[in-house]
Amino acid sequence: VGSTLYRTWLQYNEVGENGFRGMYRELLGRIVVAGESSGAFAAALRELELGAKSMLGINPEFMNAAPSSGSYLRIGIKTGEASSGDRAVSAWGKEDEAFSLKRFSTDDSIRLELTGGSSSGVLYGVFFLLRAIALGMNPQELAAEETPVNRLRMINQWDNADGSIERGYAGNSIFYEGGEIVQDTSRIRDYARMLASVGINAISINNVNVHEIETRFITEEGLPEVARVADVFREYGIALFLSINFAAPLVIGGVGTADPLDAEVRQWWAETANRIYRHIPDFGGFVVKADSEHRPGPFAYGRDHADGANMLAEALEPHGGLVIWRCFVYNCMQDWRDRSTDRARAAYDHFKPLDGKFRDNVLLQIKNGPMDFQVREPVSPLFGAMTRTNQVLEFQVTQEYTGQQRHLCYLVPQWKQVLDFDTHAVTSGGEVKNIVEGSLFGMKISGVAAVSNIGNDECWTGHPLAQANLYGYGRLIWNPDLSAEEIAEEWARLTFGNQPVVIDKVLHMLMASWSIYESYTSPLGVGWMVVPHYHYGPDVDGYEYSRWGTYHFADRDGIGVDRTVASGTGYTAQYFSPNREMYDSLENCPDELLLFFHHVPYSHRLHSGSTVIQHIYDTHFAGAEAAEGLGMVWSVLKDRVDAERFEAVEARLAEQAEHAKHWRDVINTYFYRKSGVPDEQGRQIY
Ligand code: GCW
Repeated sequence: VGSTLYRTWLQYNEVGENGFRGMYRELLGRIVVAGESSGAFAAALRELELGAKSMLGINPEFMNAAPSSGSYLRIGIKTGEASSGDRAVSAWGKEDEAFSLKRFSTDDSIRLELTGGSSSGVLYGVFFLLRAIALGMNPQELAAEETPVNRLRMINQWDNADGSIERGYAGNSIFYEGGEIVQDTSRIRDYARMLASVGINAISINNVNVHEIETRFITEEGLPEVARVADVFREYGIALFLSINFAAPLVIGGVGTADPLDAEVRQWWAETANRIYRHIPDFGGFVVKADSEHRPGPFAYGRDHADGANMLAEALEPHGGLVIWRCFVYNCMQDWRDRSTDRARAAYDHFKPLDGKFRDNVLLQIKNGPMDFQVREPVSPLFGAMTRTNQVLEFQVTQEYTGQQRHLCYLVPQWKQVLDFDTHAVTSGGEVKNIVEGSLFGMKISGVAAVSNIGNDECWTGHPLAQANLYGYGRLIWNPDLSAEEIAEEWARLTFGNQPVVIDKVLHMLMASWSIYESYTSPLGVGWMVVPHYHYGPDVDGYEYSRWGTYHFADRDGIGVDRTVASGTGYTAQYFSPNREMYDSLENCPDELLLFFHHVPYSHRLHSGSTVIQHIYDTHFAGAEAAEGLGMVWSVLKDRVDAERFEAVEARLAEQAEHAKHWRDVINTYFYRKSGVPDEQGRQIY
């Protein structure tokens, strides 16, 4: 249902004969359901019915016992037991979410057996099967044995009760309107279905900046409303979390303090937890932004983050709930004249000393980089540094600093680099993906979370091609060993069909896009040259004399932040060897992060052979040209993609091409005027 824009990757287009239509019609014509289905199992059967009807034009016959002959699909849960509700949130067992697909073919029939570890496993298996059909896989070759790599696979909404979305670029919230949760939850259900189709199993539904109204979500009045949303997500095997206000006992509880060591405060949170679980028995837990960007936290009472997190964890523990405590803690009131404070150091400096002090149901949520979701950053040195604390890696699917869904920027390659980064915390196998997967350091629970990029736009994500980021996020954290190309190709086929030209062009555009965006906005890892607050468009000095700790230090001689041990902030020492030495050394530091770690003269020669200033000019000229090229590639697809989607993408690409020129000219002119060094090729600079 809905337009092609709305249906995202769940198009379920009619499958033709070369897509094995006949065989699939036979196979899905009869579906044997072993056991009684409820919860996510029921959602799985509805999905199969929809997929079969839409792709194959059949209404499957559901039956309890296997027919004696012919083809059929059998679906059941591993134990052979009927599903008794969904995964216990406290367990977060990967085996429950696993599924297998086994084929038993005879001469004249195919039998498929889909077995889930639980109803969630069944649901993931069904989405796998429907994807295989849409991708045109031969049913005679179908087989799968999949277990998600990460336990917690989460989405964070930054939606506010007034219907706005912090850093949202695709319209308003699908969850709230005018201070209330929407009455009609059908779009939320469609979203739950999309998320489940890529393996997401947890969601927090309100902004980590918790305002007045959302603070009250955990009251007797608020909870029935929240419970309505939890009901929707439960159907799709997704646990619901809330972001909470650390000062809630003070603000709404009448307690007079929010001191985590105060007995009354602890009592209040314990009662609050009891109340929540009366309304939502499988409630996931809390997400907490504390002592960060003016949000309240334990520091006000002279307590530390372990005191704060453990207090909440104790309240949730009897119910199996989790506390996801964010590490985005830094001084946002820094004096730009102060050269000793380095924001990049903050998360490590705050949290590393607390390793081992957190309760078992606390997870620390760490942004992928030490700053804030820039186009290019090194990996946060906290990964690997804490061996006795549960961890969640945080990505940003919403494109705050990466073009705000007006520019094309496929982020899976960036996330892959993060997951594949070797921290060298152990002799071998210290990649970030192994750390957040949990077993390397024996974490009780761990995983990945990301800020969503959706809103109530017809296409969900503002830019239709930005749907690839949401799809890719889910697929990648289900299995971090998938490549960015594989994921992009899957998405392109599911979204636009299997025409080779279309796949080829879309794949090319996606794979080139991050590097194109980087080339005209963010040379050599410098970052932050954006319009303050909005973070869209160039403003080279916008953050240079501000309190946010985000500087590039460009002067007439050079540019970059000295974070070395000998002469800089010493940030490089937060990494394990040999990363520490690599970043610390001017010779060995990779070009793309040079200005993140070093302050160098414009004449400094890169590994690439060009000077820093010439690199800035070259990449900006090339980047703007490449951005224009994206529109040219897309134009080939006119009449091969439906008009609605074609035009929506075309318009975005035209805006990107124009805006990339603006970026090029502002950045090049700024650095030409600062340095006085002309472009070797004598191109136009203003
Ligand atoms: O990236 C910054 C954003 C803020 C955001 C904050 C955070 C929700 O600019 O809008 O607040 O990060 O992650 O808490």
